[in-house]
Amino acid sequence: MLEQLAEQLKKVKDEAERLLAESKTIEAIRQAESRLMGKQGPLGSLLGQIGKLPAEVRGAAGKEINQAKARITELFAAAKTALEQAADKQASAEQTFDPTLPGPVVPRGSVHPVTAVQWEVEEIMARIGFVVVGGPELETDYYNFEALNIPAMHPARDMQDTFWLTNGWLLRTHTSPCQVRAMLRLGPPLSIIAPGRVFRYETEDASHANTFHQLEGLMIDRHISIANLIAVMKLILTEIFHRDIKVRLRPGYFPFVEPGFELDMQCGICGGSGCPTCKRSGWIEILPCGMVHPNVLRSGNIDPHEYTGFAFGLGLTRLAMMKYGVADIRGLNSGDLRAIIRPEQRSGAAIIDKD
Ligand code: FA5
Repeated sequence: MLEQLAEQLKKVKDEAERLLAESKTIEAIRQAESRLMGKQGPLGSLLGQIGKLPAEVRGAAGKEINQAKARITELFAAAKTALEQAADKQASAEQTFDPTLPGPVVPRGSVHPVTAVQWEVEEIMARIGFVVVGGPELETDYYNFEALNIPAMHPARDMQDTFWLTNGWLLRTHTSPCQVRAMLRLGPPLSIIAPGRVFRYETEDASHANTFHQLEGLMIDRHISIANLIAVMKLILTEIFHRDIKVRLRPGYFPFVEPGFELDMQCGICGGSGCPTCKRSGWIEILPCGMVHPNVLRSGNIDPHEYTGFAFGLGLTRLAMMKYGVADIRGLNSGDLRAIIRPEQRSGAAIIDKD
């Protein structure tokens, strides 16, 4: 009886191998498996008969049948795995994604031209020992005017149209209030720069904004002279433009310096031939300066008999215009990317000219 069973199980195994050889898909393998193992199938019916066998052979026969079942189940499982692996391999071979290609270009923001030129000036001045200080944009009449030798009724107040607050404070009209604040805080000798935003109630045009940036410079020590002032201004302009630029120095009146000067540079937009940016004059006012007035030193608790100093008020926004070829200041205060992306980051250098 057991020999007969062995014969039957061998036939079942041959049948399983034949079916597997024919089955080309996972679904076909599943169907072949259930045909073989199902109740009506050759192995299924043998399994169903185990309970009806005579007791003396039931154990041995049951063992043979179950071992055959385990072997066949393994064969089918291995065939399924092999097909799945082949399908995965083919899918990855067909994939179009190439991980070695560069990723998509993400547009990057950049530093605003005024910030870029401010950082450059800060770096130049740091090299010669100047430190950066700040000051409030909301100022008092005292620091913006009084302490700078511009008393209440002084006509020089009209030089800077002021945004007044209802409490008597104001939006600072220049960075010069940082001078006396620095003197009081640091004491002499001192070398500071104070970059920042300033505000003026005035009509806008290609070179005038109502909100713009200046960078104050102040150096106080024993024996400071105009020669020191000129050397520092020269250094800033040469380092910023990396080329010879034409400048002119003329007398200028500011109540907080004596003597005072205006330093103009040849207009970088038209090269001096005249354009709306320079109001057809060929020159741009960029760097007013002078020797600190004794009254201002006194406001800062510094003895003018012992110390002298120079100060300048660099027009930072105009400097950025000249450096980066922005013809209209309004572009720099706008979101117009053609104006606020610096030339080295533009694809085709564009000069923004609203006139
Ligand atoms: C002043 O503001 C003085 N505080 C500068 C100073 C400091 C003189 C220390 C002496 C010693 P002024 O008003 O000229 O001066 O302005 C200084 C610079 O700011 C100008 O040369 C110009 O480059 C820039 N500027 C002035 N008004 C505007 C404006 N409306 N828009 C853009 N830039 C301006």
